[in-house]
Amino acid sequence: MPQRKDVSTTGPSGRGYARRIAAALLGGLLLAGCGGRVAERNGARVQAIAITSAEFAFAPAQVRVRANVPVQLTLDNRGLLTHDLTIDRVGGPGWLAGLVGHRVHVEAGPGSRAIATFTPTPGAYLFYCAQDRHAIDGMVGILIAAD
Ligand SMILES: [Cu+2]
Repeated sequence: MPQRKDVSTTGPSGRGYARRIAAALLGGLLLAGCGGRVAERNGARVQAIAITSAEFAFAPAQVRVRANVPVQLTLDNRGLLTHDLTIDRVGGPGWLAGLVGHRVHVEAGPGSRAIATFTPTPGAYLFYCAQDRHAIDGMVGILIAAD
């Protein structure tokens, strides 16, 4: 199991955090597949995706989904700590995607799962774990919604 490092021992200014976000963004933009399957459920279209959390990463950290189709996101927490998946704003129109919209927040205790449902408009959305300093320790990812 990876050891959790204190930020003060890993250097100033969260450089690792910035690097991980950059890597997640780049990876997400290069990623072609790995999206949710669009399926019919009770007559409604929905795409189911599953993201695993543990100390201190999401897998996958890059997810691609179809825009304007409801996403049913399962957070499968295989860690020893409580983790969550948070997107600050999702669902805004056009230029405003990621600037307005509603917050997605799903939290799961150790060894449990939780489900969030939301409908993304086209855009790239940073997701992170809002627990303590988990995002700084690496729990960040990118969700790309495209037509
Ligand atoms: Cu966490």
